[in-house]
Amino acid sequence: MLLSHHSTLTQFLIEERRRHPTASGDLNALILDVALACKAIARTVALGEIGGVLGNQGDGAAASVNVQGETQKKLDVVSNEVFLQRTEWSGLLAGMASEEMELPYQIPSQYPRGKYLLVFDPLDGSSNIDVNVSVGSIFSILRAPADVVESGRDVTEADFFQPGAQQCVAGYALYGPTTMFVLTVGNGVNGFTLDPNLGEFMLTHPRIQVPPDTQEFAINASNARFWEAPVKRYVDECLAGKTGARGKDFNMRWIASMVAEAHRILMRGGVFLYPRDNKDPSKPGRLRLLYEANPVGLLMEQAGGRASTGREPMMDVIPTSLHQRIGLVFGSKNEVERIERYHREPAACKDDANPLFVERSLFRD
Ligand code: AFP
Repeated sequence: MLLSHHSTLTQFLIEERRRHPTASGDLNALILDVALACKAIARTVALGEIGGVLGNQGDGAAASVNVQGETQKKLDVVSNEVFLQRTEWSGLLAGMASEEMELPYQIPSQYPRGKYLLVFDPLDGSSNIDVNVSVGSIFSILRAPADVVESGRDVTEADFFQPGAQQCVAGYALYGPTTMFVLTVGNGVNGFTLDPNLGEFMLTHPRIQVPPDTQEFAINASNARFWEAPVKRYVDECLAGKTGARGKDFNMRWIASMVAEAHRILMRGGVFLYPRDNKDPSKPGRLRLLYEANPVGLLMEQAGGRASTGREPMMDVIPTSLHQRIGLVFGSKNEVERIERYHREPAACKDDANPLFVERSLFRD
């Protein structure tokens, strides 16, 4: 087929920008630089062992560990380098932060500095990379504080401590059977599929909406013994299916690659839970706020879904550290609101013998 009827990412961004006549085009240029980084990572991921990039980082001795205390894959490091290399020169950034770097990244002195901050997880789900399961890159663009832009000073961690609602742009690339780029610039969510022959992301999924209800939940059930009561209640009710309080059967998924889970939920609904649990008191959740929960959370909210800590809207959380972890629930709005309601309700009565107290919701909804 010679002519594609799909818009390119560039065309989409230019048409979006017409909604902001005073826009300089800087944000569009930055998004396209990020998209190029994702295309480069897609190509490297697709090569796999042929490219010699599988396995753990480190010279065969003890695998290196990132700031998270997690084993670093070669592709984690390669992907991080690609993000830096494809964006640092642009004059659009005041600084960057990444899952793979302990401290904020300062733009090298040979490049001009700009007004945006780029925050990213260069390769999420990388524990799956050696077994050829879909992985992704997640990114978020914030405005740098005015004094950073005016003075050109180095960025500090505190410059990134902005609530998710203040993100200008959020998105992910999914390296799956097809490579996709899913993006919000604050006016809904749009999905683009990479045409490898053109090397272009083509608009294939305009104005994505998350169905408000679902019968599919995603959680790592091996952590069940560490869950807090509201999460136990929610999952138990899903497992009880037709015979229980929900009156309908549920399906369960767990890919251990959040980008893949998020994409499935954007496409057909569902709910994802990696809640705060009692597994490791030093880690109030596994996922990181700035470059995982916030960008995915904004996408969900922009697509009519909801993102929460279980106790409060994710977009309201004020970060307190660069690599802060947080409990995360997102997906179909009515399902997330149910989970939040369970967190608000008083703790279950200890007297399980009395069915009246055990069944807190007297009405089957
Ligand atoms: P990795 O990047 O270390 O594979 O972690 C992936 C992730 O951050 C997220 O994408 C998954 O949903 C979650 O962790 C999987 O966690 P479990 O390995 O505990 O299932």
